[in-house]
Amino acid sequence: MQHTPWHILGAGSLGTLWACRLARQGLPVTLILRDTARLASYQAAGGLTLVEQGIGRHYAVPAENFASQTPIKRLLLACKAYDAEQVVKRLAPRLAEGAELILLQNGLGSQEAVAAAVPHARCIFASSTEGAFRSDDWQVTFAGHGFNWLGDPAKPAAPYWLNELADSGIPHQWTADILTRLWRKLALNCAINPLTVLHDCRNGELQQHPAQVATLCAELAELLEYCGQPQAAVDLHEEVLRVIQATAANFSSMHQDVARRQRTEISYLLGYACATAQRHRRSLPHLQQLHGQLVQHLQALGLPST
Ligand code: NAD
Ligand code: KPL
Repeated sequence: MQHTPWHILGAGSLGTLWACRLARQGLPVTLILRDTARLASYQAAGGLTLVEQGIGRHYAVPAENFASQTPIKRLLLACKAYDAEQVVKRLAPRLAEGAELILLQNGLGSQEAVAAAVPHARCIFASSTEGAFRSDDWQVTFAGHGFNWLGDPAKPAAPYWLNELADSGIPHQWTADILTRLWRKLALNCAINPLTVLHDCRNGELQQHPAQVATLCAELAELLEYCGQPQAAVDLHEEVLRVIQATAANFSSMHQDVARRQRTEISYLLGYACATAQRHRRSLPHLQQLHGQLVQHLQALGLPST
């Protein structure tokens, strides 16, 4: 049987994790790299390396850059939320009739922007709790087993190719409630990540700031209720406390970005929450204050605050 080729934009942590698992199943995968220099560097490395349980395996996944004209039928968009819209606009002329995009971005906002940029394509939203990090150039370490929820708010029918994910060992489930999943994760990230940056601490140290966490959870739950996501609000505070405890020794992803002096996804997390509150003309004073403090903190460090 002929398989539809997978194109993967972004050979970073999640892009590499997906590319290696699909490729080792014998599925046709092509990476789209930023430019000629990155393509040359990749070709010199001879492929991707995925480290699992301390063992690195090499996958010679083919790659191209934006100069390629090959039509794209299925695209896994594995870049950061702030890069998604621009990248998709560049690739739009290559998207075949009926093309499908799988959007792996955390938070909310980038998915709508991408969908608006390519109205002729099907945009499948994903929410991932898998964990991976770049341990070297073209090398990624699979750090935390998790799960991927996929769904399409515009069309509830599951795509026919989900079995390719199952065969490749990519844990996933199709869900009609993908927006609820994304809102829930956004709320968890808003309750934890900015505080870890401002207190410069591991997740577990937030146990020393119970009132601050509780106030944020109450405002986030209120936001979820009035923006049509009451399910995402159920027991939010309890889950935040559970996650803080379960990940006590970890630094949040936003803390890691700041520690590496990298741009954060603030606009797609806390920024998106505050913008939604404003759109609904609601006041969420503690969330708004937290957003202001985080913006100031990032600016003081010379990092982008959007
Ligand atoms: P990453 O920074 O490791 O990888 C992104 C890749 O996209 C990079 O290789 C970058 O070079 C590439 N890219 C950006 N613009 C490009 C362009 N114009 N052309 C070609 N390549 C381009 O990011 P990541 O950690 O894989 O995260 C991707 C998304 O998944 C984020 O929204 C993140 O929050 C989310 N996420 C990540 C993890 C994780 O464990 N890493 C877990 C859950 C969710
Ligand atoms: O997803 C997370 C992150 O660090 O981005 C958790 C661990 C849930 C903390 O918000």
